[in-house]
Amino acid sequence: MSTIMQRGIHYLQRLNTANVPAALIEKGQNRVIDASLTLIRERAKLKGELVRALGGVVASTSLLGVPLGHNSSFLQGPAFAPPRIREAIWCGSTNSSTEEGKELNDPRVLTDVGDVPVQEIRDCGVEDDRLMNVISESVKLVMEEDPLRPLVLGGDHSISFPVVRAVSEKLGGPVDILHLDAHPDIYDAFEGNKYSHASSFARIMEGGYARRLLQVGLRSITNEGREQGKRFGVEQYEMRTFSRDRHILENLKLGDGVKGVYVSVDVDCLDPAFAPGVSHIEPGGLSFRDVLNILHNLQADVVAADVVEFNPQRDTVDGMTAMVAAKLVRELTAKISK
Ligand SMILES: [Mn+2]
Repeated sequence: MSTIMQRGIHYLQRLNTANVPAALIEKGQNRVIDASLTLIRERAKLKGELVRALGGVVASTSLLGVPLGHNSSFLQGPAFAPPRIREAIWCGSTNSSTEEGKELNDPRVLTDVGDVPVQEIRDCGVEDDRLMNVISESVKLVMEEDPLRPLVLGGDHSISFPVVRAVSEKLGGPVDILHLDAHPDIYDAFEGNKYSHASSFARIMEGGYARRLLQVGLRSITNEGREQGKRFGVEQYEMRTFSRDRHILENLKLGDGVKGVYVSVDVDCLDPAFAPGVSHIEPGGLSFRDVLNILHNLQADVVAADVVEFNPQRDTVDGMTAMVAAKLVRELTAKISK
């Protein structure tokens, strides 16, 4: 693997600020952040106005891309995923109907507010504490525009922390989370990074943003992962017992007594035979139909969701995993919109 892929987006420059007043740099960074949030706010407002003018829906999915890959411990390709997923959603090889008959062409079902300009903001020297706040703010801007509900396109899994934080803060209480993944992503910190993609669910549980956390598809879990799971009361369903647990997982009812349900899908929950375009190839996973059965049968008011960890740099030349990620997005859209 090339060092560029390991070290990340190679065109980002470190700002050399040795002889420049910090206040000057910070002012400029704040202007860039304001401009970024303004574009998302205005796009969300326009899409919200459109959906409300058409009328007749209580929940409408809106895509928000978060092209962030630098909190990956291995490869950074997920930063390039959102445009590839969008391209595959509208690919001419399929139609605009979801399996259960929702029409994605209908803006009452699906709109798009674009990407958080993560790389542009990082290029201005903004560090992760502030970047994570920008992601949370962006999610809240979508949620401002009732009936829009955010479906976030990652990005590596570190983005689930600022997204869930925003959803919980905006709704005024914890949510239940259904988390499909080969990994529990619950290390206290990974390689010293508290924002690591392997630590997002530790941050979520510490913050009190989730009442129940169900992790499904696990098959790469260490002792620390199991201990952290116990510490936070996580319901961990491992692949080695999937045939026994299948009936429970295909008949889930979540969210009673909380503000709603959040669904986080790491594409590597799938067996690599179905989704080779991920950073962490982990055999022994779910089939695509297993995942759809779990999602289709889930009884829940899904308030927001994410699809993360698709790595286009690892995909087949014909973009098979892009289609897989896109279908996850399409079917989650059908779940959210009503
Ligand atoms: Mn994973």
